[in-house]
Amino acid sequence: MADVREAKVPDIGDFHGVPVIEVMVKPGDHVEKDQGLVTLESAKATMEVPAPFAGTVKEMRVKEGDEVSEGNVIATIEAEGGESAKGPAPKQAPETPAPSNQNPPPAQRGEVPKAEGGKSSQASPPPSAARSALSAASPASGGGSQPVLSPGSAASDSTTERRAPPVPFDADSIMPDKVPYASPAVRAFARDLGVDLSRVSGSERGGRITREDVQQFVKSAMTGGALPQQAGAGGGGAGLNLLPWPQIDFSKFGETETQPLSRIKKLSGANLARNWTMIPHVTQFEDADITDLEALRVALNKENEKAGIKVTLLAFLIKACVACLQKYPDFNASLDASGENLVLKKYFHIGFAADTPNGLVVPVIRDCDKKGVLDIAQEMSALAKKARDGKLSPSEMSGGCFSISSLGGIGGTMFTPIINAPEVAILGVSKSSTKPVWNGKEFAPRLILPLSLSYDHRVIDGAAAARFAIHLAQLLGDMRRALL
Ligand code: CAO
Repeated sequence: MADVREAKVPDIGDFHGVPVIEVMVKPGDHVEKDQGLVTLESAKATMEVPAPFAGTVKEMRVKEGDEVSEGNVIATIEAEGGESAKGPAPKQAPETPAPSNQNPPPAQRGEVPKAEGGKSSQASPPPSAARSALSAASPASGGGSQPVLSPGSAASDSTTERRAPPVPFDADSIMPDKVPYASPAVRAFARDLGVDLSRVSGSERGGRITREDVQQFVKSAMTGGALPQQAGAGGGGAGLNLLPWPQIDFSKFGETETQPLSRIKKLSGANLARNWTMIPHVTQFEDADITDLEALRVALNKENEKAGIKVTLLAFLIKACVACLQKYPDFNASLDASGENLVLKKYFHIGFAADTPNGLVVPVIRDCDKKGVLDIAQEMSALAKKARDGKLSPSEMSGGCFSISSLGGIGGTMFTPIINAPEVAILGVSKSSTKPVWNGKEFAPRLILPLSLSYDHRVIDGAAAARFAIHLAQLLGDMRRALL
């Protein structure tokens, strides 16, 4: 008998009612496992919903323009025989999975996503467009077929591989804030005209930019009218009046090869450029004497060798930073959208920059004030692995209060990290080295760690930044102080 199963929207973080902007397959198409079925576009980024197994598409349950949420059925697929179609015993789910506005996902409540889902049983109806499209096309869900992509699946259990989208990413999670919200056709239209979409205000619901908005923008620019401004913590960012980017045919000077930037690089690049341009950065440097801390770390690693736990310096840095954020709460804050108020956070979620083959991502460890160094080390190692494998869920990259970028494992003496807006500070960590330090009587060899604290000077004064950096260095010099 034909084994027809449903392909559903996996865990896409905090998003609900996300428009389908592209349907990539049709009934009768053969799909490979992880092949994109549809593209969704949130206000921040696009993401593909992958086929959870190989097979033949029987029915598409959504069309372009529909809005979907986690758990909604995208398509039914007749599974090919073999391992990928089988998998472990799946959980029972409602036939028309629905999002819930009353029951926001864990990330929205500031919780760590749970390994096993089950939200669908409490779900409320989906947004109207999605609902009508889905229910109208919803026969008895594939003859007893079972969900393969179950909701709430930001999991670390054995089914993670099966459920995670191939490269889940989101600009909000990498560097939170907006990237322009427009369809691929409008993006192409804007590209043809050389229009930077981040400067165009969208007139449709949710700020979606239409072709007419782009035309209006061009008209306004051509007639010398004021460029549309977006409201925001730092103003719109428009009107910088910069020189145009140099257009150079490099092949005139020698051989060249053009390589497209990865999606993550494009997204993080847009955010980095905005953050660097709009935030008045200052970087405070400080040295920490970590001679004793390193001895403790080495001893701990020996003790925990059998348990397979490796304590890295970064785990201690996170703990020390939390103590500093508690002492200096302005660093654990964000400017609100008006740019006139500071939102102080009472939670301590710390992001760490992770270098991956596809580019920079910033996984977030939640509630670091409530976790010990060993727990943080283990969680960090699991998140760093997921990051390298391209399997982080959006919720695992959102909600950060403060970020740490460590290049200590690579080298270099100092650098000036770019603040991860809307955070107000970031710590850069370079490679420690043994240096002669004067102890009042003689030069003694000490292990010195260079710290670079970049801060938003609109929010933080230079004196406060120097105090923060000095306190951090003192804590790293003697972690017992973190208990005080
Ligand atoms: N000084 C000296 N040695 C250091 C160090 C430091 N500050 N930090 C780490 N090391 C050592 C570690 O102890 C480890 O050595 P052993 O294997 O002998 O114990 C080695 O360097 C490798 O460490 P690591 O980099 O694997 O581990 P980590 O916990 O320090 O970092 C992670 C984990 C995910 C942050 C890291 O792998 C990474 O991706 N770093 C790059 C971050 C980045 O790109 N930042 C720039 C962002 S802005 O573009």
